[in-house]
Amino acid sequence: MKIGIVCYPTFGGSGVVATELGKGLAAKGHQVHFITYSQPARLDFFSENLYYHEVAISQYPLFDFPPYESALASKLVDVVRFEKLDILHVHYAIPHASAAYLAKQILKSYGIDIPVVTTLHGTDITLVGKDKSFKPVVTFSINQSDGVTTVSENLKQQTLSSFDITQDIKVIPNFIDLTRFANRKREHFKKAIAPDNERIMIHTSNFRKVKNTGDVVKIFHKVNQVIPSKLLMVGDGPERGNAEELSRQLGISGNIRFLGKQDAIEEILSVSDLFLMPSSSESFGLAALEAMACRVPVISSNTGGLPELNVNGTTGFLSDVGDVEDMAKNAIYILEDCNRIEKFKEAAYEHAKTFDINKILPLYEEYYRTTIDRVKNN
Ligand code: GMT
Repeated sequence: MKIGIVCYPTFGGSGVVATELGKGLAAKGHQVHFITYSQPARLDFFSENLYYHEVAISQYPLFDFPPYESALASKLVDVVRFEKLDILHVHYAIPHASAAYLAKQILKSYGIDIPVVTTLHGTDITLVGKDKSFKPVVTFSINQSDGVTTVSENLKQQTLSSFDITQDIKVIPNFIDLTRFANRKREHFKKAIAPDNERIMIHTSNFRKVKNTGDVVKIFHKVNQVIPSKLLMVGDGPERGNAEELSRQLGISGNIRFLGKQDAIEEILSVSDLFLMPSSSESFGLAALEAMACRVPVISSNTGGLPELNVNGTTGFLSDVGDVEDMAKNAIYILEDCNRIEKFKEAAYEHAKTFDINKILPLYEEYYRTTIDRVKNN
């Protein structure tokens, strides 16, 4: 198949999933064309089946807000026509689903009916998409897509309850390339972070408000009073300054390392004992799955799709959003006993295998095929 993928090219979860999906499909012999405003962060190697088309946006004095959606739609028309794509798969509804709808309508004037699949990832539904400045367009473009997927059952239900949806929605969960995350333990790194063999907790995110990074610091503060430990904060974003400030106020900044954005996340995860994800909203929690693939159990909130990933009492624990006390108690329970840590680590890894890319990729391929056939037979 010739597949066009539209996504945010940054480190956000939807961009990571889209890029890994494209790489996986290319490895299986499909021709994959990424159409975005810059090279996706994880598209960092050459493959004969991978193509990248940049959406260039002309600057003009009149444009306080350059019209990206129009530029994207025009690029989609161009790429679909000249590369003869079989299907477009857009990740994150805003503005990708509506740009794809516009491109689809334009392409009809060339006698092409391009099937469009939209994957909803999270805040495009739970936060931004619900806002009345976007809602009519999001609803319309979901309903006009030829196929719609969500990354968890919970996100599907939230989509159905928040929007007037007339489309069937298929759940295809996030996935993981276990070979990339297979034991990459770096003993020298562990020694540098925890010279006295302290327990290592870790949080990775883009430090937006929904990630509750303040709660990460508060949980660590409580655990650190009982168990000698260190906290690694990986990533960057608007809340990083506040999290750093809080760690100074609590007098624990010496035990917390803010590492910024890191490419080799698997190496850092592999030396960690516990992953903290106290988000107020999380449609799936890809970062937690990456941790589990590195044998790191998860302390998380019980919001959104997290209960579909983190099995309470087995791969980690779930608590109500904001219940720092309970999260710290659960973290201590896991960390205080070496045998118990090992049991949780093994269970986290075993459960991560359920989301192996080799199991999930065929679901997308099958979904593309049925969507293409349906559009053809209409
Ligand atoms: O929250 C992010 O890191 C970015 C956001 C996105 O859409 O780019 O992530 C969402 O999509 C990920 C991939 O499907 C999910 O694993 C995340 O849970 C989801 N984030 C939220 O729902 C807050």
